[in-house]
Amino acid sequence: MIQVENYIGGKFVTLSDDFDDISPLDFSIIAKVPRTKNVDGAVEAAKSAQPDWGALSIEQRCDWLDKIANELESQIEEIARLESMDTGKPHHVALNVDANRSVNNFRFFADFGRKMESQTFQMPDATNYVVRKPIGVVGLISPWNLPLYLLSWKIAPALLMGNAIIAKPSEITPLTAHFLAKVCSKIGLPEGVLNIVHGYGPEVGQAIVEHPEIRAISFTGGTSTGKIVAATAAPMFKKLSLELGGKNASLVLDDADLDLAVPGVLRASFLNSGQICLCGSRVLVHSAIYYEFMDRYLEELKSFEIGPVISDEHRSKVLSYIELAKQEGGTILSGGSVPDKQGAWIEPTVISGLSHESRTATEEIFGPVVTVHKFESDEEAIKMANCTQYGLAGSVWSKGRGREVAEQIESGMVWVNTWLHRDLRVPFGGVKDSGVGREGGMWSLGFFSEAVNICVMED
Ligand code: TXE
Repeated sequence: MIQVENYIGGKFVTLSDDFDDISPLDFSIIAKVPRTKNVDGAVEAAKSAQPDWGALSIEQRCDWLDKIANELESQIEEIARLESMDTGKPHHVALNVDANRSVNNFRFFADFGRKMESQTFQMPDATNYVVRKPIGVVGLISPWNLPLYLLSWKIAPALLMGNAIIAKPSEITPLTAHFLAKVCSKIGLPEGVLNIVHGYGPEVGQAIVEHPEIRAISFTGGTSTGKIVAATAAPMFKKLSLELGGKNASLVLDDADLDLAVPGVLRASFLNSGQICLCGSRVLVHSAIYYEFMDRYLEELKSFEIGPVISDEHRSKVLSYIELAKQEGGTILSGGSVPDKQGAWIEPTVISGLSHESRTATEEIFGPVVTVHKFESDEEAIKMANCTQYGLAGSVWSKGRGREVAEQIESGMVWVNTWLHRDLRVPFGGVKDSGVGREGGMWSLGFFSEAVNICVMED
């Protein structure tokens, strides 16, 4: 049994009030997690650490990010083991997606920080110098689907820009954030620069968002929680970055290379049991290739390995959508049932015959469930892709018209003939109800700093 502790001011702290962390693989209790309700102590620790941290040079902070990356990398198997135990995902996904990319987040921002160029704007008689100052104390709130990856995606740039952090991982998946705290303690990261508190969202998460001395909130999670976070933070004029849900479409045009499209769309459908905000949960296929595509897609699905979903409660939500699909007239082409074993397992499920405007095809399910739809023209496919309230990501599969179609999709990110091919320098974020703001590369550094202009008149 692992005892998860809060990490505040460089010290590990347990609370008498705690709750269980349950494995989705078999519903066994794997850890005890402190039920924090108040972040005053963490904010005090962050406030006293921030001035010295912010006074370091960018190069010195980049060196710290590299030290974190090196230590994490030396224990990469342990990260994968913990992540796999906490989320139920297969070991190769936990290693290659979660653990590797978490290390890369620290390393990427270290390299990016070293290459950051100063910005100046020359006038005929004066020079403007843009100075990027730390915000101060920032709050980072992350979800359970890619626990350390999404948390480190926020921690690395926030540290780089000289802020002190109050971070809260999802209460369902606290293990790798706790592991990161141990790593930071081991390498001697200055105390109070990174504080990690555990607990329920409406308690400690809300306390972070409400705290007047936390001046920026970067949140990744569900759209309905995002609304609460925005409603709380906006009247306090906090900087806010919201990365919310998605209902992304994969468009397979009539000229698609099916050798690429079939495995690509399948991976977009079911990687991490469909629990990635970028997953393509709506598969739109041109009628001319529909049957060939579907035959191959369903055949390859038979050997696609997935883990359980995150919890019994989440499985109930996903199953309720499979029921809804049946009521809405859908045909289950594959899956639809719960395998006969312990844990939050659901068969990967493919549903056809639904209107693209049905609830099943427009609401976020966030599980191993996709709907497939036939279209006759690029215009129709684009219209179908754009018919939801979400606008996070998407993919287009075509030999010749991919980019042209991609530009007409109302989403923050669209891949052509690939999916989840990530360059960390590019803007990451959604339009419509999928969020506000962008992170990634320069966008992250912009979010985690205050850009101040100094205009110097020349003699
Ligand atoms: O996420 P929550 P949940 C979607 C997905 C899923 C749904 C709900 O559709 O089914 O959201 O999942 C913290 N103030 N995504 O309920 O609650 C919470 O503790 C501050 C999409 O698990 O949004 C956790 O750390 N924080 C998504 C984080 O918010 C609060 C990934 C996210 O949890 C809070 C996960 C509050 N009032 C779910 N309430 C994506 N975009 O990747 C909760 N939290």
